[in-house]
Amino acid sequence: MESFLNGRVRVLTGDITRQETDAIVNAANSSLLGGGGVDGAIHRAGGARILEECRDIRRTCFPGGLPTGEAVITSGGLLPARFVIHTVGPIYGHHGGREPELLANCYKSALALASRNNLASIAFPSISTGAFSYPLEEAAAVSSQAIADFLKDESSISEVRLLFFSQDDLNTFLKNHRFDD
Ligand code: AR6
Repeated sequence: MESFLNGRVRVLTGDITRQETDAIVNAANSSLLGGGGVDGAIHRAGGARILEECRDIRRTCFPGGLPTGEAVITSGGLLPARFVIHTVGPIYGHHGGREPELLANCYKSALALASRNNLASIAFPSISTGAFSYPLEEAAAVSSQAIADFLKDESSISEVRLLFFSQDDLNTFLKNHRFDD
């Protein structure tokens, strides 16, 4: 397993739904009502409670849907993680060049929410690089920079795990990240 930033960031292959971190991040869509990929896997493994909480959040806070780059938190339901932080990544090519800023906002919003909830460990999937078509080479640079920027000014989060589904994806990330150490 590779690690960066004095061990605070760990990069590995695996299934996001199996992570025993305080929180895992869902690569959701603005409906917050489920989908395929990571989103489908999290709702399948986490059970109905997560969807019920998402429906409440939609009704009370985001009737028009969660905007791209923002994040909300629910319980982890039946998952080993205690919480799920749901964020909506940019769809590549649909945001007039603002995709890097929006993808960085996903990582920063999720980390900020973890910190506000006193969560020390969080696991991310590779947001937007599946159904939303963000090239992993570009996403690796953006996500690593956003995480490094956030952790520089924040000490309460001790572990950020970055989960890749395949070794190929992990290798691509390792070739393109911007962590200094
Ligand atoms: N654990 C870790 N990584 C996974 C898992 C898993 N269980 N399943 C897939 N991946 P995606 P997006 C990888 O499509 O691009 C959904 O329908 C996958 O190989 O899940 O942000 C939502 O509802 C890819 O590298 O997320 C939205 O509509 C990465 O996770 C839309 O897809 C992200 O793929 C979001 O698309």
